Parts: sequence; structure tokens; C-alpha cells
Amino acid sequence: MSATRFSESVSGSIRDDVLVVTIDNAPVNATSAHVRQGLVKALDHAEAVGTVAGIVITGAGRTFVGGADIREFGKPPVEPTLPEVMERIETCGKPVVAAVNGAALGGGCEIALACHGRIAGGAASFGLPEVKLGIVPGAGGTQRLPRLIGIVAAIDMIGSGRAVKPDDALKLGLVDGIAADQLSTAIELARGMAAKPLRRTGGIQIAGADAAAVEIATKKVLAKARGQAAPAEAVRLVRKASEASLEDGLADERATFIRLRDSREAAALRHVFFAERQAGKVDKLEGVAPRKLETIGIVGTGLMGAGIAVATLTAGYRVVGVEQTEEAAARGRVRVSGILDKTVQSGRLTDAARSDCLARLDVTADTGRLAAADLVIEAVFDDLTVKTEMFRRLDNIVRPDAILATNTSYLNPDEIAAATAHPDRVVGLHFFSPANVMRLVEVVDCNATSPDVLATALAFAKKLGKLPVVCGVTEGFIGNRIFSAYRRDAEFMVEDGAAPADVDAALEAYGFPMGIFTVYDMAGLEIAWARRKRQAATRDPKARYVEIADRLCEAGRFGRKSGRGWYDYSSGEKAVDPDVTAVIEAARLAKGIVPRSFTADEIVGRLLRAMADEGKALLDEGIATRSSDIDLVMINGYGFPAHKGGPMFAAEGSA
Ligand code: 3H9
Repeated sequence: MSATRFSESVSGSIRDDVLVVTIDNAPVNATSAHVRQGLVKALDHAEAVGTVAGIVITGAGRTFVGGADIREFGKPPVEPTLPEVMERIETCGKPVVAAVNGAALGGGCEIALACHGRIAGGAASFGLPEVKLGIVPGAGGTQRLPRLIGIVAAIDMIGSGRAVKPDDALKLGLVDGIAADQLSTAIELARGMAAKPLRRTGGIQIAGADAAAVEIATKKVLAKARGQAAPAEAVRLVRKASEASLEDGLADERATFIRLRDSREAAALRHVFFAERQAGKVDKLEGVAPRKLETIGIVGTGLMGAGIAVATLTAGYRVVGVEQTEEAAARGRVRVSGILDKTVQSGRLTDAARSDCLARLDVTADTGRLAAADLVIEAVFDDLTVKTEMFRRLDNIVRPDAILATNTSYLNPDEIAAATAHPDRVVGLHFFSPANVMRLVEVVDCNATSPDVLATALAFAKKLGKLPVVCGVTEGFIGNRIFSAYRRDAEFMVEDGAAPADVDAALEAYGFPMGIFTVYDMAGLEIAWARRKRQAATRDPKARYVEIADRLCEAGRFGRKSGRGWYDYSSGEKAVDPDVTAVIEAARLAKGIVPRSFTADEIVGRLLRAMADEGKALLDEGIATRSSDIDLVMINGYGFPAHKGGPMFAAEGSA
């Protein structure tokens, strides 16, 4: 069996009269120009050689094909285009079968759809995630998928971008079979199809769909689109598949794909895609191996600690939770199992996995049990004395090679580390609440943190399925420091004449799920108030200071949980409160400020500038490594709309 090379990444070999074509383009077998060229050559070859009965396409390594090469977007097109390759596959005179060994995403899924048959291996998955990149499938996905699985299921898959596993793919009609040895089964299928009329996906008559179900599926996608163009276009194209010819549908899809690919929204989402893959890469850690972790200690099982415990348990670790009393430990255990129950209810965890998690959980008042831990994370009240005391104690309990992590959000972890005999084993792990849900973790590289401790903290966060971003020590780290700067400017605008509700409406129209004053009310006003009081003595007296939030706190308005904050919640709904308006007006009067109006554009522009300026300062100070890390923090921790790329990306575009 000799191999024929069709291009640098595509080769073929004959097995049982079938040409097995392998795409080998690390890391994810993306359809780069040489892949496309190689595929066409392989098909030409198979058609030309009389003894070849059919063709099987498969991928080398763990992936089938991860999609179009995103790095080629924006570069001059190179022939053949991916739609041309699909056309070549679909119209091939000999049967072409996909042996899907791993992820078939985007253009990879489209290759499988254009084939005459599809066999999924156990590790296969199928998805058209283009909307997550601000584009629509551009090589026939919107026209071929509904022909195979129906309009409603196609709207759901393409509109959400979610991938399906082999079992679901089989139920949907996306694949013809599942096999442990997908290659042999695909070869058999191709041989069986030889010299028979081929089922070409593009020629399938779309099954009639229930109009109400189509509407429901459409609405579901649009409700989540938050002003993005791609999901609506994707749905429109899928619906068109049942009305127009294949040719018209493909032409519309191609034009829409090119228009969206060149949009700012798609550029922003591509930026986010690559930013995520960059995050957590630290030059100085090259070659540094993380330590092995099995048991994680968590001190404090309140809301934050319990969330961290759930994330840690579901990632497969043993957890020792520690509380001050046995009663508090019992409550902590209930809190953790309550979150696990909710995770089961939402379908993200099976019953069996929940029981397995609980079997690995121990919550106790006996601090000595932390001696078993490889890493201890403290998640107690954010007070420097409390935390330094605790670290001093932990230092004597844990093993010498155990790592100590603090989840502080505002305190200086270097001061906490200094309380220990081995500050090199202290690192910051700043989770966001609820910690079992939020993806972001700021991994704080403290002054004395040793490289392997940092590498271990990063590997741990990744194992939890989180998005770790490394940052240096500064008050509030990356996220809260930017948040403070942006809140300060929002308060300046309120003092100058904007209503909090105007600021929130402008941010929500931009794409934030909630405006800043609504977030402030959700988080509670008292933490920032305590911090302002702490800083009062050292604050520059000449710097502008807005007292409105202090007045609200003095009036007991701590936000949603106290029923009143920047808004009033007494009716159960958020409402503008004349009392707050009066506090704001009094503050303006006291400073002799004549209120002026602000447009939504002005509000957003000013807040974006405040975020980007603070981000620039973080880069200059060496706290953040790259501006894309800052974008990720704001997107994943503070609701910045991903399709705008983050504050640093947005600022570059408007500069
Ligand atoms: C599309 O297909 C459009 C078509 O409809 C129409 C065209 C006409 N291109 O994620 P990982 C890199 S749009 C270029 O850590 P994993 C990635 O940057 C595309 N590069 O691996 C990283 O590089 P580095 C639709 C890509 O094993 C490395 O590969 N497809 C691409 O955890 C490893 O990535 C998608 O949106 C790409 N398409 O997961 C799928 N994909 O090492 C996007 C990855 O330098 N990809 N890279 O940092 C994924 O979801 C995951 O990468 C995958 C593997 C599941 C495949």
C-alpha cells in the first residue's frame, strides 16, 4: 500500500480498492490552500484511475477538520475556494465518504455534509460554529445541513453554533452510522455505494417543517443574538434553503459570508478567538512543569468557596473544605451539594457524576485535615488581618510542598504572602462569582511566586475549564482596577448631568447585558464604600471625588439585596427612584454643576476611553502582559460584549 502525496498536507493510499485521503495539517487540519488543492487533486486522481471504487476522507490526529483556516481570512483568496471543493466532492462520479475521527467543525463539517456518506467515530463531533466568529458558514453549511436534518434542527445548530456528539448526529440524520473503527466502516460504505446512484446532499428535497416550530427556533436564536448580525443572517439562510434552489441558496450564503467576514464584528470575534488561545501563555514558564495536584483544600465554604469547590469537584479533584465550626461545615456541605443539584437540573451534570463529586468532598472544622492538600485556596472574608492570620496558620499545617492561593479581589497578596515563611508558594487565584459558572480566573503572579507554583496555578485553572489570565499585583488586579476607573467616569457623568438609567441604557444598547449602575446594585455598594473609606486618608484632595455613592450608602441603600441602591426594587422590578435623583441633584448643586445632557454615543465613548486608558496603564506598569488579556478579562468577568472585541480592541478601532 503505497501513499500518494496530493499536496503538502493531503495524501492518499489504496485500501480495498478505495482511495483513503488523509488531511494532515496540524494543529487542527484547517482547510488551508494546500488542503483544498490536495483534496481536488485526490478526487481527480480517484476519478481517473479505473480501479478506484470510491474515496474516503479522514483527518490525521485528534481532529477531522477544524474548519477554514481563520488566519487566512482577510488575505487574497487562493483557488480553489472551499465552496468549489465542496462542489467537486458532491458532484464526484465516485462515492465519497467521510470517516469522521474527531471534531468536524465549520468547513470541516461542510466537507462531511458534501460527502455522499458519513461515518462517525466515537470521538467525532459536528458543528457549524461560524456565528461565534461573527460569520455564517460559507461553504454550503446553511444549505446542506437543513437538507439532511431538517430546517428546525439546522436553525438550532447553526444559529447557536453548538456541536453535537455522534449519538445525536445519528438521531438527527447527520451521519449514516457510528463505528469504533470509522475508517474500515467508511471504506465498506464507499464500496457498497460504488456503481449505484449517489445520494447528493444538495439534491435532497427538504422535508416540510412545522411553521410554528420554525418560528420558535428562530426566536430562540434571535433572543440570544444581542445585536449581532451573524445569527440572524444564518437563520435567514437556513430558511431560504427550503424556498430557493441550491444554486441560489449557495450564492446568497457566499455573498453573506464574505460581507460578514470583512465586518468589524467578525474581526472582533476572531481577535477574541486568538486571544483565548494566547491567554495563560507565559514566556518565563517555557519548560516549567506544573506540580501534580490531587487534593484541593478550600478554606471558607460561603458562596465563593462553595462555587470553587463545585468547579474543583467536577474537574475530578478531591476537596477538603474547612469552616470554623462543625455547624458551619455542615452548612457548607449543603451549599456545595445544592449547587451540584442545580447543575444536574440544568443538564450540565449527570446524577452519577454528582454522587461521584460528593464522594470526593469532605467539609470539616478540623483545619488539620488540610495536611492532605496539594493546593489550598482561601475564600474567606476580604480582610487583610483575617487573611494574613489564616496564611500564617496554614503555613504550619500544610505540607512543605503544598501551594497556598488567595482568592482576594482587592487586598495585596504580597502582604498576605509576607505573613508566611515561604512566600514563594503563594499565588493569587481570583475567581469570579458564581465560581462554578464564570470562566474567568485572574492568576496573580505575586512578587515571590515561584515559576512552578505559577505554572501549577495556571494548569489547575485550565483543568477546571476556566480561562486563566495572568496578572501582577495591583489593587483590584486587571478587572476591578478597570471596573473602578470606568465606574468613576460613569459617576462623573452622572454628576455632570446624565441619569444613571441613561448610562445603563447606553451600555445595554452597546451590548452589555446590564448597565454599570445595575451591576453595582447587584454586587452591593458596601464593599466599594468600605474601600473608599479606607482610602480616604491617602486620597489626593485635589482629585475629583463624587460623593453620591457615599450618600446612598449612608442612607442604607446597598443595592438589590437591601431593596434599594441606585434604583428602587421595592415593587420587585428595577425602578428609577426620585430619592436617588434628589441625592444626585443635591450633589450637583453643592458643587455648582449645571447639568448638561449626554448622548448614548458620548456615554459609551467616554466609558470605553476610561477602560482603555486604565488598560494602557496596566500594560505600562507590567501588570497585564498583553492587551488581548485585558479584553478577555472585561469580556468574561464584566459583561463586555465579545462581538466588540473588548475595550482595548474597540479603542484601537476608534483611534
Ligand atoms: C469556517 O470554517 C468558515 C467556513 O464555513 C467557510 C469558509 C469559506 N484556523 O483550540 P486549540 C489553532 S470558520 C486557524 O487550543 P483544541 C489555534 O489558534 C472556522 N487556526 O485546540 C491554536 O493555535 P496556537 C470554524 C486554528 O485541541 C491551535 O489551533 N471553525 C483554527 O483545544 C490549537 O487550538 C471553528 O470555529 C482554525 N480554524 O481544540 C473551530 N482552529 O497553538 C475553531 C484552531 O498557535 N477551533 N486553530 O495557539 C476549535 O474550536 C478548536 O481549535 C478545536 C481543537 C476544537 C478544533
